[in-house]
Amino acid sequence: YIPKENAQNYDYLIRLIARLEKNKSTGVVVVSTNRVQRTRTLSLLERHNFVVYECITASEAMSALSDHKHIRLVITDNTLPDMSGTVFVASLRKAFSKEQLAIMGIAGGQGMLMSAHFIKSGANDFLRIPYCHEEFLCRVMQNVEYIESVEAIRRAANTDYLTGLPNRRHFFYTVTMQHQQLSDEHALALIDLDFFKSINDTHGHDAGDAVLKAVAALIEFYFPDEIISRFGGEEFCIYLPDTPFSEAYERLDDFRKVVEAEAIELPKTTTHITCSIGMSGTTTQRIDNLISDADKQLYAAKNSGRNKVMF
Ligand code: GH3
Ligand code: MG
Ligand code: MG
Ligand code: MG
Repeated sequence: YIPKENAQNYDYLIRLIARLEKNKSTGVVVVSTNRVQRTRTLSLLERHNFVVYECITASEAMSALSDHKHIRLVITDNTLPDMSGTVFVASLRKAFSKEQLAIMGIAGGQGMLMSAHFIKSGANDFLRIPYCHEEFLCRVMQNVEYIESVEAIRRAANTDYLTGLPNRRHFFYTVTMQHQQLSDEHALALIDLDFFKSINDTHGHDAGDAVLKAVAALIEFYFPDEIISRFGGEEFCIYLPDTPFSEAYERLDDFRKVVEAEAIELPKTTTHITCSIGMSGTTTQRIDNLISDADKQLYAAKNSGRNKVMF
């Protein structure tokens, strides 16, 4: 289905076609008491492959949002059975920021201030009924694309470009969020590759990069439920929530052995590496103290022969 008008706008058409594929995993909630209006909006969205959620009340919309994480847009009418559209928008905004979820108000009638009411309550956009299909669709697209671009920026800001691991910034954010409800049983590990500089010196910087990626992949595989990160250079940090210290030690020492045994493929040869690990956990609940304690132990591991876990 491609409206005739789009044939003249080639760039828009390309964007539209790319969207049709992405829309299959994009949820849109439509909240309205007006059945005719609702059905019309839903069928337009469905024709463009969106996954749609039909709601009559604000509370139905709220539960759709908590059940389905792929919802990027809510389109709401102004008069709902349980609250007004603008009150609904304001309450949605307490749970989702403007960058997480787009909201579009729709309303008919003569009230000229309705669009201002919606936008002041936190809506990203407003459309007056009756609307034309084309305006409706390009506004929907614009709003969904806005949310997606913020998501992409956020992802990039939290990811280490070389290894794809969460970066230091993301590590601190997640640990701090989780730290509010931590048990006493937890551990933190700082992992530093041994004589890594000699890999660069012997095989070149690209080989060094390949080793970092290989170690990162091992960390991802062996610590799927932990908070992991590339902390900087050739250092990685792992936070193990709800793990008794002795269990954490065993897992880290096993990991150390895995790294030691791994044959890392380079373009022209195969190489091996070892790592030293400093651990902390039992003495403190504060993340900065956990890190500085682990750092001291890492230093001790380096000074007592490397390729070991110390706590
Ligand atoms: P030690 O056993 O004491 O930790 O020795 P080391 O050689 O691992 O430590 P050092 O701190 O002397 O060297 C770390 C090296 O890591 C220096 C730096 O050039 C290299 N490095 C840091 N980030 C990257 C990267 O992204 N790619 C590559 N290829 N090398 C990196
Ligand atoms: Mg280092
Ligand atoms: Mg060093
Ligand atoms: Mg090192």
